[in-house]
Amino acid sequence: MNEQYRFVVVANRLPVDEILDDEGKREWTRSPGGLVSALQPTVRARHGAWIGWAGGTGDAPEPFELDGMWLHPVALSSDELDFYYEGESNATIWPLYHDAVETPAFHRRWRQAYWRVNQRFAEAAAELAAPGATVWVHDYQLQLVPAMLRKLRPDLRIGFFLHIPFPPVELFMQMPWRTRVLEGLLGADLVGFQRPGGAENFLRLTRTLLGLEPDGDHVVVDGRTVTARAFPISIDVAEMEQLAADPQIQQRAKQLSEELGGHRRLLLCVDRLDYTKGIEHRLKAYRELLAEGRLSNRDVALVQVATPSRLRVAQYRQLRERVEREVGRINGEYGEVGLAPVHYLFRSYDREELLALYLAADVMLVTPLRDGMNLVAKEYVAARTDNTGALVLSEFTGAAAELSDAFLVNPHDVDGLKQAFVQALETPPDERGARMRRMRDQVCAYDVTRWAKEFLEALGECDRTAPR
Ligand code: GDG
Repeated sequence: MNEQYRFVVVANRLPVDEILDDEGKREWTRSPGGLVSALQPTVRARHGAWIGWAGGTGDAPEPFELDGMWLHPVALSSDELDFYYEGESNATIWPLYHDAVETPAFHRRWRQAYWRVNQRFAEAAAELAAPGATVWVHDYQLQLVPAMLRKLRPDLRIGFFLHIPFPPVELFMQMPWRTRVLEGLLGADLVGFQRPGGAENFLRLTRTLLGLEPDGDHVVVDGRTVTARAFPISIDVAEMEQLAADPQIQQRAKQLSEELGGHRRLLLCVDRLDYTKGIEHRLKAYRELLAEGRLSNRDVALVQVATPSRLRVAQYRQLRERVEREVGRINGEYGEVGLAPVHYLFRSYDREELLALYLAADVMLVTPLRDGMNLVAKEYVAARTDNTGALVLSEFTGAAAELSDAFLVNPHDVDGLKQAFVQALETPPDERGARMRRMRDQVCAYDVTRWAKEFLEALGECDRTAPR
């Protein structure tokens, strides 16, 4: 029998990026990002494994060790990439769970691929987990894994965390295979959400769909107790502060400000190019402010970093076209030579450049139509170690519950957006400083390591037997 592990993480992606060395040989580096830095010490300390897709289609690479983690790749065929990942995960579940801001598409062959791939992940976890091990399953691509895994290995302690919102019952009911998804999640001992509202929606659904009787934060199903609670995710604050203190990054931030004209104030937006992020509403508000003369391209510049995402999904390609048309329109109508009102950057940057942008930004605009948490908002706050800057934040992000000192907005209300942009720019520095200080206190007190610790402690404490 192969080696088994006391702690197993199961996520759609392995925490690695593939690089080719000078001779074209494949090597792996650990991917950046808070989730990986939060989980890696735990995985290593517990002699753990991580199961996930390594990118690419066809045969999976052989399992390997990296930074003290045993990484076990799961294969996806090119049809599975289309149907399970781009189809069911990103064109059905993703829009449905984000308030159906784009219309979800339902296809039986997508759903079948999702079942098949979830089963493959569950079988890999069943093989790798030691007797009585803890398995932590992540996110919307793998909602069937908890029940599939429990069937194969009833001895395991299984946790599930959903990184995106869990929708209200009325929306969830659109899903043709809704009972199966709910039963999939109920295979876990602990189901974690970003917000208490997600846990409430989930528990309410167990009553509506299965006739169960949720009580407080738990529900009894097949003689087992399943707990549902909120664990708001956070960021690696120490990493942010360390980068913010780096003289080279500070120098780069100064250079960025000078390149924008020195005196122009910078409004920054950093998003995956995704229709949930509210990019179009935000640009419209900015255009109207320029049109009305309330803002001028001589005084402000907006930088929109739009990280390429899911471009094989039609809705994402269409969004890109609309955003780029709007950027062209704004620059065409309100720009001058050397003074573009929008700097649109359709690419991904390294962490250092991202930090330099955070340091250079007078105002950060985070205005999603719906977002599970939004880490960009927390990263900006963590990076502003001198308590300068201002955050405009959508009420419909998980982060808004913790960052109530931001300039909170309803992103559907274009006049409200305009007012918030101007207010964030015009509020006196001492008030902006006081707001930023309170937000920093919050983010610094609850970082991603604490998030992982609290989830795993709660999972360890789950009493899995039904009350008598
Ligand atoms: C999902 C949920 C939830 C972005 N551009 C670049 C770059 N980024 C980094 C940011 C941030 C991350 O990507 C994006 O995280 P968000 O939370 O903002 O959004 P999603 O990708 O939609 O994440 C979300 C999250 O999961 C965690 O649970 O908060 O609600 O939708 O860390 O900094 N990083 C680099 N270059 C870029 O160009 N290096």
